[in-house]
Amino acid sequence: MQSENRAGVDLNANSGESLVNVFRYAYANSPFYKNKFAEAGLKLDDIKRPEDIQKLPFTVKSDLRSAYPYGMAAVPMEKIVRIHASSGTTGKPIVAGYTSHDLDQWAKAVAALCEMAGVTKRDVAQVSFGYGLFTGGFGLHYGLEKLGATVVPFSSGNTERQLSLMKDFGTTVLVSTPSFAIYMAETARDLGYDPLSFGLRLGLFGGEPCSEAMREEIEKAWGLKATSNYGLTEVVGPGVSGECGETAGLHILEDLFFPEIIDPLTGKNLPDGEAGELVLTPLFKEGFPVIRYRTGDITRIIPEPCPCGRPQRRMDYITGRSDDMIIIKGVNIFPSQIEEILAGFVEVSPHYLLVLHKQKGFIKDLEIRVELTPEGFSDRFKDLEILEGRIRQRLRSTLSLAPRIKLMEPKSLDRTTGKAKRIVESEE
Ligand code: DLL
Repeated sequence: MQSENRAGVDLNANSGESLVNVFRYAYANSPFYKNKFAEAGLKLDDIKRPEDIQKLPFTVKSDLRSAYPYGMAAVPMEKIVRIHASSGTTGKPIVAGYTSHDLDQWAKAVAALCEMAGVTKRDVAQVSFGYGLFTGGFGLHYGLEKLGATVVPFSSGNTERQLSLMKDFGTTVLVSTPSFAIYMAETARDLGYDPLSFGLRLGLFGGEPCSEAMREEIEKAWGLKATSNYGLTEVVGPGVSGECGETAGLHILEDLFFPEIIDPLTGKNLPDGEAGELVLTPLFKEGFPVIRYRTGDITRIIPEPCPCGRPQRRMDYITGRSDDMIIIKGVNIFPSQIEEILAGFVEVSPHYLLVLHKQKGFIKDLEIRVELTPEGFSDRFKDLEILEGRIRQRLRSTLSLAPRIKLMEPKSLDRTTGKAKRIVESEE
């Protein structure tokens, strides 16, 4: 059975066959992969059936870093029409190059996800992701345009002007990181507006995790339905997976991306339902193909079908990045576990910062800076001491963790117009 959604993406393509073709394409055209496959002792005939994919080596971030800037190209540079790059805080950025075919497929993918989230041609969508090397702005822009929505390419920053144009232009869909959506609501209130009066109906949020507490806060503040979409520069940008109206996990566009979940320690494939590291192979890329890319993102494939009836399987929300795992005094934790515990306190806002105090490269101590809500804040020292004790007790009993807790006044932690920074290191 073949089915196409309105954005023109074939939702039932045979990804197994495509995988073999991706391998053959990379073998024939990418010097990087030819070399990598030769090192792994693989010949063209070794990969014939979809199951054979498990023989292929993984591609990891350091591969892409060492190929900087154009070493991943599988076409002459004259066929590359766009470059994006990840912001990466350390080392060289990861570069992605796109042919016009790649850009077209990318726009179709994003259009399909936007449609799935509920965007229509009648919507006015304000893109508040940065336009630039980051894939968020351009990625959402062309997808929304392909779908036929009216796109307002605002880019990130300039919050007050964003709000004023949002009102004037009758924006109905906000496209940003969840952190920025929260910050915009705060700024609107500071300026004397009720965010509910803006008339937003839908949020397309992505680029970073959005906890249930954050989602609730955004939905309540703006009166919109918040949806999440996922992607990464290395495999294309946004466009890999996104939520439908059920908001119960993110449907993966399986005709365009082959997902696997592996045990991050052994590299073995895990069955649906089990959590591990997401590995992705985009099936359409001409320019800079990547095969079995280890995303570092921890999730699982949800085995049950979605009540919406769509055939694409869903991935669960990202619970952490394998490289974000904090090992402190023998305890392994992800920031999202701390976030979940903090969210259980009504006095606490969704803004927090983990400060890793290091000595000779090792984490000696963890400090959690927790910002309070105006209602949760008190100028009585005793009240704050009691709250601090309750938070510490909950962290100890749930995560066996006894960090320093620093309660912060409302609005004292830095806000962001892009992705929130949750971890900082301090070397003592
Ligand atoms: O953030 C692409 C993107 C832009 C996706 C806009 C969605 C919307 P990078 O800057 O390369 O690309 O960062 C990719 O961000 O590996 C995840 O760790 C995280 N991430 C992206 N989307 C989500 C999400 C873009 N919906 C990295 N939930 C990924 C959780 C996300 N984490």
